[in-house]
Amino acid sequence: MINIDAKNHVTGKSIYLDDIQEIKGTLFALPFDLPNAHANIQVINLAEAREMPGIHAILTHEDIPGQNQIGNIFPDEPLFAEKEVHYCGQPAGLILGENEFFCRQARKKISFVYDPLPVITCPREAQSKNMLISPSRTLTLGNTNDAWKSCEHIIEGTVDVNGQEHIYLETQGAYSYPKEDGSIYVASSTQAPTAVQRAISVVLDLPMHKIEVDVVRLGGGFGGKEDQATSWAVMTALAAKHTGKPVKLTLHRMDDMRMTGKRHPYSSDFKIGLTNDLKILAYEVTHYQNAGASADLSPAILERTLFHSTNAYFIPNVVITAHSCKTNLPPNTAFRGFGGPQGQFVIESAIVKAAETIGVSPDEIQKRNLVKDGDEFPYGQVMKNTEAMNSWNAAEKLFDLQEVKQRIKLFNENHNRFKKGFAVQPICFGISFTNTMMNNARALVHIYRDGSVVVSTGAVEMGQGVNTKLLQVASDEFGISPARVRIESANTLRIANTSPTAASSGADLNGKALKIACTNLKERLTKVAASILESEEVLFANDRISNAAGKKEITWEELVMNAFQKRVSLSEHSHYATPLINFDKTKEKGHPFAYHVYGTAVLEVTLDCLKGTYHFESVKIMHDFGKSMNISVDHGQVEGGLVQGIGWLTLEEVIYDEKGKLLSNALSNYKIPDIYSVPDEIVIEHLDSPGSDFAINKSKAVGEPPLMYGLGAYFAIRMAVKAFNPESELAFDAPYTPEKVLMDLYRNRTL
Ligand code: MTE
Ligand code: LUZ
Ligand code: MOS
Repeated sequence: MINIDAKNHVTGKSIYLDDIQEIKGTLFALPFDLPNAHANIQVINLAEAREMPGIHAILTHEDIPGQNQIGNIFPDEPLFAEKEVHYCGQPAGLILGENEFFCRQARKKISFVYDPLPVITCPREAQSKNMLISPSRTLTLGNTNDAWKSCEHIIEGTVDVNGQEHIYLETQGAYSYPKEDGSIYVASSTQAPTAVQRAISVVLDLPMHKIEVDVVRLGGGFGGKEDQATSWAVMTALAAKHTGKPVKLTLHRMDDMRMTGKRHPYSSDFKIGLTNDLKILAYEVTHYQNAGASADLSPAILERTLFHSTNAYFIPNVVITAHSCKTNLPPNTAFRGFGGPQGQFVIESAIVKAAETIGVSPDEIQKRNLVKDGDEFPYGQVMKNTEAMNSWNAAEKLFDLQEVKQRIKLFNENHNRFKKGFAVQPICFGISFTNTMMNNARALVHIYRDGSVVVSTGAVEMGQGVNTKLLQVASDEFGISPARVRIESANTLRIANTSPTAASSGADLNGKALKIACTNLKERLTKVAASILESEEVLFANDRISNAAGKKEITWEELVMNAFQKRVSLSEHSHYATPLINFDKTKEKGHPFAYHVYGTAVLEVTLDCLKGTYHFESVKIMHDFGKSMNISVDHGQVEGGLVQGIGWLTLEEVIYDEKGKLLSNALSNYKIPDIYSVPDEIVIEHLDSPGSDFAINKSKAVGEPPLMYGLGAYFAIRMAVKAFNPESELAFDAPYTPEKVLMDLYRNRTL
């Protein structure tokens, strides 16, 4: 089944926030901010801006009826700055005008009097000054102190990995209007409708039942709208309440880039110990997470870094420590992988450095240490399958790793200007919110008397195809054609208390809830059908219901009408909570994940050693889809995740100056992958895998894991650099931009 949005997306008919028909009298909103990253505010001069043509009002924290607070995990983030600003781009207020142009003109007339304060952008400096977002955490397994003594090789190093801008095609935005009775309607481009509803209730001092948040779809979220869609929606709601008019806000791309947080940069120190036969006995790592100026989701992201710090490997003795460091950058936030990729990049770097020191190929160490059935992860969960090894072995065989290694060796011996590199990249990603409480969802299904079906869940469609999968769940369950089913928007009046669509679990959680609703409805319909068809057993298929003998049948419409006439309920609301999972933070042990997703990629790159530019010839992936319920949607996720991962580690460079000002502030100076930089060939193979009972229809979650195949891009390029300049001392400092590659190629060496 093709993605149900495909046709409307390519013909431009899909409705995004900015496409909503504006109601007469709509005002446009534009946030304003100070030019400094850290300062005490003395005065904000608004008088001149207020007199500008087309301006209706300018709101600040003084206009907030409830609390000036939008923090999610901790209440540490004001909607509008009051006495202090903590990062460049922190909103200080909102301009409301007849159109965006008037607002922009007015924004130029706002001036500030402020005292600058010291700016910290480096997480290690913040940690040394005890500026932490949350208490630091440590996971341990075994005993590293004892284990070092048995290691023949001990290697230490430092790893830096930079942030990443989300570049969702649709920038942040929201549209709110007042309803009767002081209640309010909010259309929001958010992954977390309930988080928006809750924040509005706090800021406007309204009960949650007066706030309706509706999400039709997003033009991409990638985690950037898990928490950071909230402030813009709250601003429009506040403005609608204040003016009594509909208010719309769509951030300009450059405002979006400047004002919103990104993937967290990390700086980490590692120490890894191996035996002569390449068994990793011990690993110690300390992560410094650059959280930015407030908590946002940083503590949760830190937790996933802790959990994924050994990636797909079993290491018997481990100490993992992580600090969430408070700096004067925009609060960094969720981004596909949610801290996992940063942890995984460090262990991969440690393995590569160990391999270079010992004089073996990194894949020999990787393969030797893959997690096996019965192995314990540092967070206490025991692995109950062999998928990590299976995916490696299948990739090695099908993609002929020996041939790749041989061919690249030969090429590098015979070429000087061009060098090739490869990397094998195994992945292991836990599925579930690490916060057990969040793993629940609900669904609401109505069957109308004409046989058409409407489904509501809390799942937000952001391009990942969750609506297509939900449609499949309902139509499969009822045995009716997909055309009879409609997936409605995520709306807080229909589905309450939702978790964000995130953690790759949107289809699993909402799909499972939906399946329960459909099963319950089907049970009632089966009774009706059984009496009409005079048979205990009835079969739902092809829009028909037949008896066991297959002799008598009725249509779906006839059955529905019959049930309606017999006063059988044709509506169902259901709840699902992932069983089994748990985590005890006081012990730092538990079973946080319903299951894991595995896979292995083989990446090949060619480096132009004159220019420092590189090109990926092929990426071949053996991926654990379980029993994929939609191969084309799932392949789209693997391709998109891979390319986004490669972009993060190669081209995309977020740059702040020492004053905390974003220099990479537009698509002209922040380079994302395009059609020319994607690999020439992407091969996606399905691992023979049983799937998981916790995955919807055994079709494993696929949203985030493939991003981590992109980690291999860094190491493939590094290998090619080493082939050209074996003497070069190379740091682990991602992204590996062509500029950095060029410097490494010619350090202590000429052409
Ligand atoms: N795919 C598209 N096209 N657009 C997106 O914004 N977000 C990713 C992933 N794939 C995203 C995407 C992220 S960060 C997550 S957590 C999952 O989709 C969320 O959707 P799911 O839980 O339904 O997989
Ligand atoms: N969000 C969250 C996430 O709140 N908890 C998680 O564990 C998570 N994991 C991935 C992406 N978003
Ligand atoms: Mo995805 S980072 O869980 O939104």
